[in-house]
Amino acid sequence: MKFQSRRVAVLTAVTLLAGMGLTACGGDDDGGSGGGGGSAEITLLPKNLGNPYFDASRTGAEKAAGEFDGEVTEVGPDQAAPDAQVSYINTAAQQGVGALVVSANDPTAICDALNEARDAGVKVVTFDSDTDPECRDVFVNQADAQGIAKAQVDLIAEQIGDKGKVAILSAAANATNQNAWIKLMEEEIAANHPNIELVDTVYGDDDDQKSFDETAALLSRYSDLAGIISPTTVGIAAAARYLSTSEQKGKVALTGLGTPDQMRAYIKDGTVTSFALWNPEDLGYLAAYTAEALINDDITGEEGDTFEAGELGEYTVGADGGVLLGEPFVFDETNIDDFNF
Ligand code: RAM
Repeated sequence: MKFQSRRVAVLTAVTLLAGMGLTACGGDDDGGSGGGGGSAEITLLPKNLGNPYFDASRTGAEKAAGEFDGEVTEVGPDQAAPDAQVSYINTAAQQGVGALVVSANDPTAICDALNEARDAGVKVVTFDSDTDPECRDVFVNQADAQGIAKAQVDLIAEQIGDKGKVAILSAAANATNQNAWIKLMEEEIAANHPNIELVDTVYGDDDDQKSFDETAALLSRYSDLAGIISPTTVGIAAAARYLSTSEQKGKVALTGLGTPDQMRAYIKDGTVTSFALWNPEDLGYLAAYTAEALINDDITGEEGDTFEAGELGEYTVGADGGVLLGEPFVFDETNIDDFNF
């Protein structure tokens, strides 16, 4: 399989659909693994419930489970707080599920609970937002962190003429994924964009209202703000909603990571020019197949382990137990209607 290049490719719709959408068709092809013996019951634990991004991941995970005859149950907290997932992990361990598939709100806060679950025989897959590697078997990564960071910096640079004040509207302050991307974005700006000044980073906690309020506060704090990068689907949608009815619409640029369904209206009304993401449905699908491969002892999470992920094909476990889905993709007015997730 192909590993990522570091550049965001704006592909044609055809290539794109081939790369992103094809898990939608196809039948009961058992892509997988035979052996093993554990329960293919999977508990899916997103950062919080009610986020369309994780709803799409669940759709993908359920589709995969349908193919390998497993079962996916989603549970999770209302708020994306560091240790809010612990009680759900404990319950899954008591239930003796085959695997937990988790997007972590914090790299360490859920580690003890995860390791207790592993001691009790539960396989642990992190996806989307990792824990420390010692706390899980495999991390299913949506895209190379460097590529995700560079994509967002390239987009904002393009939209503001490569100069001016920029702020970041992130998710929860401890989120492993956003924090990794932010660090790399800071490095990318420092190295390659001398006229862009990163003035602030604020946190909307992947809560729509808080993200909306933080956007309003940023715009009043920096009257000469050129742009906002929001590396969270919740944040960018809330910021776009705020901007779309404000005087700054079309004056303050907004980009980051969003789902096409949430952002379509803001692309069409000119609030947003372009943003990036991967396919969260494919991410859930791959995470579920990874869980199944662990349950069946087809892989242990060692570098070099390979397994079949249904329609997505064969994957290889990389360094630190990482499995990589693919590359980020840029959405704009030319392709936004080609997607529905
Ligand atoms: C939000 C969550 C998720 C992240 C996406 C981009 O939905 O924070 O973890 O990967 O945004």
